[in-house]
Amino acid sequence: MTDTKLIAILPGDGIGPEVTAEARRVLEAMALPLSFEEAPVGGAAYRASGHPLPDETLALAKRADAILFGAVGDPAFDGLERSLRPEQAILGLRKHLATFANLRPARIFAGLEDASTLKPEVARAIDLVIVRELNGDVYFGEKGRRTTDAGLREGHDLMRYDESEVRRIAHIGFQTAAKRRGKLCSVDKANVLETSQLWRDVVIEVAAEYPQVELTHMYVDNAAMQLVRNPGAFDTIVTGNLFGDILSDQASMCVGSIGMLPSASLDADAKGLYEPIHGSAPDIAGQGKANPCAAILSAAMMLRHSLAMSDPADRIEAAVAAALATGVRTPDLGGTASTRAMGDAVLAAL
Ligand code: GGG
Repeated sequence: MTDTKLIAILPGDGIGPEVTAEARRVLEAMALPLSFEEAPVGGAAYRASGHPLPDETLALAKRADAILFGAVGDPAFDGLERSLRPEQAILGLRKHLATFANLRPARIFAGLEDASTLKPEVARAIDLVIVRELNGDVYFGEKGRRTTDAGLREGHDLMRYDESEVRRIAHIGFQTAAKRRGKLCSVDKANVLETSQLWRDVVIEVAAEYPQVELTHMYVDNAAMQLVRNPGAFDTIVTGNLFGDILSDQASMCVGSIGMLPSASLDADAKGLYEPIHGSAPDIAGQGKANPCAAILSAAMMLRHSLAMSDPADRIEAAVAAALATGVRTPDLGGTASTRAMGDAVLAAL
């Protein structure tokens, strides 16, 4: 008997519910041994229960075999104490679940060259993965406010990594590159930051275990430039939490839209949280304008990485490609199709 895998669906805020609904429809249409439970997270959870990551939501996330996450963020809570803001839900989940390895693949689907910010021949060459460290860096270092001796308000966020944190993500970077074209580019700012010098030292140590992978190093400012100058030169990028967040948003415009980039956040046992890299986009929430492709592609990553269902994952990715090949486009890609129409096109192509 096949055991049924439990998927926790955490739609969140803004366009999160719209895009996760399409991803769920695609999963349900495949008649896989999956069951689904939904729970509120982010601003939606704060409104309902006074906390962005309620105990029941965290318990479901821990109990589930995998998590499909939408997006969090709501300008209504901008002034709220930081620990209660919607974004704390995703940071809390990543920390509680120890999902330290964030895989963010960026490739251009045929026909989307015209939506890219790059020349078509440059855009066509993009096929890369950003391996972003997710549990450390300036996101999780000590934070604070104080008043200086001169009476000025000061804020600080400590950027820190220890060598074990760098080593484990470096292994993921090398393993990812080894399964692809065998090229790993480690991105840091070692000419200025001590954390980055440690990062570079440790990545070089780990490289000894992967002689088949060609390792290069790049400063983050140069990497940002090369991503728009010659993105086809990148295969796998391994980098810290902040740099990875910024570079992957940049990469998304090279492949047409931030609505196209999925992600997997994995723990040491490949249990994972899967989410589009985009945020809650409150400006278009509830209007049926959001592109659900990143959420649908995140569902495919979930099947592949956490549930050992590679064939269905391939089918979903092929269906997204086939749907786009018919010319259906949401507004972010220059079209007029609704979120639901894009989901329908993927379902029709399955
Ligand atoms: N689906 C991505 C999302 O909800 N992003 C909102 C956010 O605050 N993310 C923080 C981060 O990715 O570092």
